[in-house]
Amino acid sequence: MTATTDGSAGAVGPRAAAAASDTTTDPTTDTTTVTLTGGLDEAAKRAAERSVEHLLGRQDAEGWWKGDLETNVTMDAEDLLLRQFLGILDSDTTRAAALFIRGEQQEDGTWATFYGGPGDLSATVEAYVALRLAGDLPDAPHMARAAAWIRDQGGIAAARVFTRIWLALFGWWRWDDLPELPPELVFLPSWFPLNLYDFGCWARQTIVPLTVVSAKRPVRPAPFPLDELHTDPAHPNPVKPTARVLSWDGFFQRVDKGLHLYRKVAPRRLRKIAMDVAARWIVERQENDGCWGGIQPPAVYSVIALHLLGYDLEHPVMRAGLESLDRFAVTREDGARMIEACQSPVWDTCLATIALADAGVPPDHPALVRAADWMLGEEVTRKGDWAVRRPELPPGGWAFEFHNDNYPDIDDTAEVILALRRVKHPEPDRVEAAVRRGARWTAGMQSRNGAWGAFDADNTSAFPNRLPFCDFGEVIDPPSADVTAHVVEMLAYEGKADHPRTRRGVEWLLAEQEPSGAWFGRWGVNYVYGTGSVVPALVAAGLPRTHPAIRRAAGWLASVQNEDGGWGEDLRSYRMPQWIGRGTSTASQTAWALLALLAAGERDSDAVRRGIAWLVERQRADGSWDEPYFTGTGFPWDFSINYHLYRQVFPLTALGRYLNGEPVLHGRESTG
Ligand code: R04
Repeated sequence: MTATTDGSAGAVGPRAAAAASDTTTDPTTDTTTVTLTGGLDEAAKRAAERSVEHLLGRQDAEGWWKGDLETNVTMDAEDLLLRQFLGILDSDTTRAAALFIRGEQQEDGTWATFYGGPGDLSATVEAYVALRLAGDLPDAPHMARAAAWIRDQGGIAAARVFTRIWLALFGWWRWDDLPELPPELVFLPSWFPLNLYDFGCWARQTIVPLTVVSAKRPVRPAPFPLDELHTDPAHPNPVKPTARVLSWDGFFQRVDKGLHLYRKVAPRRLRKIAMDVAARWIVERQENDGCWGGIQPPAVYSVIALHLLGYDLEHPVMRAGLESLDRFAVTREDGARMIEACQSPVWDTCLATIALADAGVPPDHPALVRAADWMLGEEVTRKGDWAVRRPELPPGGWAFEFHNDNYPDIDDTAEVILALRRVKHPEPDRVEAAVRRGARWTAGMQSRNGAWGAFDADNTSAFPNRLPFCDFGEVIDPPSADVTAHVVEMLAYEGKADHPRTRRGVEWLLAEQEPSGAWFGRWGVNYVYGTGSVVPALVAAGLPRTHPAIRRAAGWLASVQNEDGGWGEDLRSYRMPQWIGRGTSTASQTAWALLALLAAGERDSDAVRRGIAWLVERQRADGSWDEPYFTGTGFPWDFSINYHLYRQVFPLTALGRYLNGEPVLHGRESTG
């Protein structure tokens, strides 16, 4: 069931963590434990060595690492629908995508958006339509099961707006029964509520092309009917009650009604100018590789919008755009084609560099120098959309992907700097200059509240979330504890622990701690990720290990450790409190918990030894770990990510710090 393109499949084997059960006795009095500790350290050392070999073997000749970025079948379904819409769907692509989609279907006929998760209505509708495109018939058992479940959940009418837009493109849903997204939005100045720059950059890049699509309301001939996906095909869109006038929902519902009326009277010249502005906005943001933002959804919608505005498929912008979409496809050994939402080379490379350095790989090792070289070449040296909120700030930093110069992000910039500082590069001045620019940019991107978001400063407006259009995922980019922690850690290692900006970040983090002692994880699952990010940062910033915040965090982690010695936290923790800190143990989450406990000075604790034993026990002969569970977060609950390299890099960092202690910095004089 698990789809992995790197050949790993299935759940972690049920091997017992034998060593773990022996380590529960008091280490100060029990000699068998002391013997075992020696044994454990030896085993940890061998595990780290095997892991180093594995990681080194996976580096690209250019210096980068990249694991598959696995999300869910809406990516694959939308890729087929886009090709159908443009008239370029070929049978090989369809067959290979259908093979992947079929393999992801669950026993109950549904598709989930993360491993082991519940069926998701929108994903199931989109997967069903994609398989119909591939020729699967409604009365085939797997299709009938899916359709029955969809109807039971309220049918197409209950699916998210994005799904219904895809269906409207083929007349399977009425455009009039979708929220309006007027292209005149592009005229709003950056101080006006709901202007483009109030949206998170990913939502902004999606919305601009969709304003064009929603103004044009294109309908292509449907290749088959979809009546079986409605609860009542005669009345596909049951009238929903309108919310109270004096509620925000009621207010925006009425605004939407008004916009539907406005559509009929909108001055045609104004609309035309708005769409021209939108087209220019989109074309200006196309990256060198033809993509938009390095992420698949904006690229897909941008191609559709430009096509509707008269760009034919041979236009250079369109050709480059379509070629970039092809590059999101990974083909597995069995011929199945999986679409990545995004590619993670910069993120994977900085994390792998840190892991190898933590494991004791020498700072001048050719693999680390190659990695540093490649990262230096990836620096973003021009301004992007972030400059709307920070016009005076000089550029410098890193994006997550191969090509995304418009949207460098704060998380990648912090981690790349931490990684570069671990390498002895032959051109130290070049490193120094890039790091200085990146650190200055990062510091300048601090939000007013003292913390850091991922892509923008002060992206905290409450309005975007209220729009009926925005019923999926996050649409703003407010500061988070995990990103803020990475920045604080970086600034501390840059010798700026006492800088007022760092201090404000630390204060914000301390105020953000939950009563449980944990921190929320915005970009990783979940409190284990948040806590695993924040504790090392606070310690790096000079908080004593005896500080109550550190003690409470360590106590929380120990309290949620699994019987088997590992840690796991289910994605359902984003919705259901009973899952907070709970779930099947995974390699990356076990490593995050260990990073926090090690930073908190718990190296010789029972909890740490059992966690290390878990990692050692679960490692495969080739030095890798398996991880079917998704531990990355795109949008809490709505969009989850299985970063296939997380299971390799974080365990190695944990083993390395267990064996060698906290990071030692090279490449500059001292911590100053
Ligand atoms: C892990 C931290 C690094 N950084 C976050 C980067 C995450 C990269 O992965 C994705 C980012 C995405 N954004 N938006 C989407 C998305 C997908 C990713 C996205 C998804 C669905 C739709 C629109 C956008 F895989 Br619809 C930012 C902090």
